[in-house]
Amino acid sequence: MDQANSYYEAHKGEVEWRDGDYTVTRTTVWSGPGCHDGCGVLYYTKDGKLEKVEGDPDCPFNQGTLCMRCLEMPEAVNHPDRPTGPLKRAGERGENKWESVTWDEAYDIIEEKVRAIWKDYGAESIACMIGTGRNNCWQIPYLCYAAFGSPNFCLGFLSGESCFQPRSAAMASMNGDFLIADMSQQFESRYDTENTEWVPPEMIVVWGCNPIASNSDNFYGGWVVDCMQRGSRLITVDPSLTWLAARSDYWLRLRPGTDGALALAMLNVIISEDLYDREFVEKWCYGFDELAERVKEWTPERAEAVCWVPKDTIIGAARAYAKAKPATIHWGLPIDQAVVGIPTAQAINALWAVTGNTDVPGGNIIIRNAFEQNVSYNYGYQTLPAEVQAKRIGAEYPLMSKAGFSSTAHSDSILQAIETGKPYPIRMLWLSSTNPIANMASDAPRVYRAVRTLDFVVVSDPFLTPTAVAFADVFLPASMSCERNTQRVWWVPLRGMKKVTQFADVRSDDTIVTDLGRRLHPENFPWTDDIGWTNDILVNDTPGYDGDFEQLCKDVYVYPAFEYRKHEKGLLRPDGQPGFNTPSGRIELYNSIFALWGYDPLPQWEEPSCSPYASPELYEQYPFVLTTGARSVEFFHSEHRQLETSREFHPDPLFEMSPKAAEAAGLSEGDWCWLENHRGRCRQKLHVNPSLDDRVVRAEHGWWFPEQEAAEPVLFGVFDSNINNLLPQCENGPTGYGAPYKNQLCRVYACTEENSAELPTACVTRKDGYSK
Ligand SMILES: Nc1nc2c(c(=O)[nH]1)N[C@H]1C(S)=C(S)[C@@H](COP(=O)(O)OP(=O)(O)OC[C@H]3O[C@@H](n4cnc5c(=O)[nH]c(N)nc54)[C@H](O)[C@@H]3O)O[C@H]1N2
Ligand SMILES: Nc1nc2c(c(=O)[nH]1)N[C@H]1C(S)=C(S)[C@@H](COP(=O)(O)OP(=O)(O)OC[C@H]3O[C@@H](n4cnc5c(=O)[nH]c(N)nc54)[C@H](O)[C@@H]3O)O[C@H]1N2
Ligand code: SF4
Ligand SMILES: [Mo]
Repeated sequence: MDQANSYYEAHKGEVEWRDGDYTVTRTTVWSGPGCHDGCGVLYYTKDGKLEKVEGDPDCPFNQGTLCMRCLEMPEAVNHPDRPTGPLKRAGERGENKWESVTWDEAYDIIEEKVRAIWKDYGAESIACMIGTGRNNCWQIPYLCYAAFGSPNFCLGFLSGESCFQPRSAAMASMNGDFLIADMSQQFESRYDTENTEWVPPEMIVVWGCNPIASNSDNFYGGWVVDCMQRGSRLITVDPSLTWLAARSDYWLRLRPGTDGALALAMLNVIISEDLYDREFVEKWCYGFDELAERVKEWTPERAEAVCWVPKDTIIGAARAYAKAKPATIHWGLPIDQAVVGIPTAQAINALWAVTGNTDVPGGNIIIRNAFEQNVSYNYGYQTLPAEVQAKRIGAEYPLMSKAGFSSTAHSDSILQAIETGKPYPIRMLWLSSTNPIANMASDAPRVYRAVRTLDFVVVSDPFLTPTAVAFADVFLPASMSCERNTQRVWWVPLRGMKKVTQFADVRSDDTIVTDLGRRLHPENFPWTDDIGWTNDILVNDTPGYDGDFEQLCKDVYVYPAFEYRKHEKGLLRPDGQPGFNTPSGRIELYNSIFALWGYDPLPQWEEPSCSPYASPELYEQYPFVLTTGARSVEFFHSEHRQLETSREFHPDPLFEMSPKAAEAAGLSEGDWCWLENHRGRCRQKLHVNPSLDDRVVRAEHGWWFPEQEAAEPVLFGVFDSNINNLLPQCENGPTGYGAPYKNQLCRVYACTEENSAELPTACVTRKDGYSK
């Protein structure tokens, strides 16, 4: 045994020990900084300061490995840019003039404002927004409903709530449950095939996802590699040759935005060639004949013309997927980020349903939160009277707004309510863990203009972001992961998180929400601090787990028992009968809930509105299909731009085009270029990507420059490289879900001194520019 192994072996099972001057703490992480995962870590602190982070070799989730973003956490936590206490705006919005206040003073200002809004306009005039799956995705909903008394919680102007929500809503309505690719993550013993039923998938379809960089939705990308080492083969659906695509049997290099058409064509092949699982379909699926009829028109020839993927590749991939047993599909964000996000998710879900890969070892498994803990976007919603719930903005989209799935208000409708005062005005906005004008809003300039008109805005974040400088009346500095006592469920396992350090006078989301809740609606906040709240959740909302926070910190991670083929065993329905938790008791290939609400019950596909075929006149001027926001390991959205390590690896915003396209435009690697369309423009640096179709451009999202001046008109250069100057807001599917973040058009030309005289940020903040 080498030295490192014997060190970890010696401390196996311990949650805290001394190592020279260091205290070592074994725990897990989860924002800030952000990530969808919650890996096991060993924190090394000296005199209360975090100095080093290692992966926990005993944690079954990440098995000792860590990404650079966790490795550089000491740099983030101890960063000199972090505000040390609450701030109150002193100058005009955007001037970056602040007065330091105490926490009590900040709370006094907020409380007074909230009570005035309650009296003058009603609680529903307050909206609360958060970013993606970070450690405040139940705290801020609870703040919104149980402290402010408003039904208007949603994501931070994320158009069409198009991050995981469309896939979730499609899965929940079709299966009555959520499904994920089975990489053995639900077993503490992981890849041990002797003591569990797990087997590696024979085929893994990586569809519109780059898990090696994104580790999205509680799925660690390294698991795919672990399965490859155990024999799994790959099919990858991606416009770019990712690391995984390069190791795949089939790489389907599709035109961005055409995933739905591709899935329908694969279903066509599988059904017409009789490659589906007849027995499973007959017993467990509802509406197969209707689906078969619908996909008839989607021949591989037709899909080739739409998707730009050769028909033989489509046929080959469909056969390879259907014949592999078991096979699994791991999908990602591009499914959601199309107006047809919902029907695309229906089509892909139908693929794993008709091939009999539902809830079998190595297939797509049904997963629920550990120990039935269910704190989510609905947490606290039942504290609202029915008449207040009925006022939720976006109520015209019942799939989204009604409690049941992960219901929320509709971001785009809230934007319109701010702009038009209809159905009623929004007066106050709470923005926590979201930086919409840098990142989340698809039409950033439009959101900038709208939010500036609000009476009162609170921003809570570990850093002073462009959003904070542009809008905040009160800024509350938020704790990072290693500064928080809390817990996490995102499927499995249940995880404890222990505070090991404290930067200045910052507070955690749990603490901030508790403090305010106790002032505004004390009956809903019978705890006094973060640990008290965590205990309340563990004791009252986690029925299968016996421990409290202290116990969970000792356990670190706890895995509940898991069973396959739950539909056969009566484990899914409240009535205890076999079957799925849907109206028909089967997987609804024909979605009867959609039919009830007047949506197309079957999957279909439509051209994005801005595309070579739907808008040929625009395509003439903007000859590239633009996809945006592919993740890179150095950043989580707009985060990590302050950190030297991340910026050393990735100093500038990059966009990609093929060598041939670059040459034709007279551009070379490293050139700063303008990306432009009929809505707006931004500048990024060219990286030539030989794997791209000559007609496709791939651009990054989330860029701002903390090293630049905070005050407007510079505003950290937030609009200068912002690809969301080129995207629309309020273009959603009939369910309210889905938005075209990854299927636009653009042109590209070199930046010159002449055409760069006016930068986008000055244009937006000083001249009311873009998105009219
Ligand atoms: N490091 C890091 N990790 C992250 C994030 C981050 O910002 N940084 N963000 C988190 C969040 S909120 C999310 S939602 C996830 C998203 O993470 P993923 O689901 O992995 O999605 P993306 O990285 O946006 O895109 C994945 C791949 O899709 C390809 N692609 C682009 N357009 C299309 C298309 O139209 N169809 C198909 N099939 N493929 C396309 C891109 O080339 C890219 O390789 O990542 C999470 N994890
Ligand atoms: N063009 C384009 N735009 C996109 C995407 C794309 O693919 N293309 N992806 C979209 C997607 S899928 C998503 S989910 C959104 C993501 O958008 P967001 O989730 O809003 O991400 P950020 O803008 O980085 O804002 C997050 C902020 O939260 C702070 N923060 C981190 N952890 C915590 C915490 O625990 N508490 C508090 N209070 N603050 C914290 C960070 O410092 C940061 O300033 O972006 C969307 N925008
Ligand atoms: S996936 Fe990477 S960044 Fe996310 S928690 Fe795990 S190690 Fe950290
Ligand atoms: Mo996301």
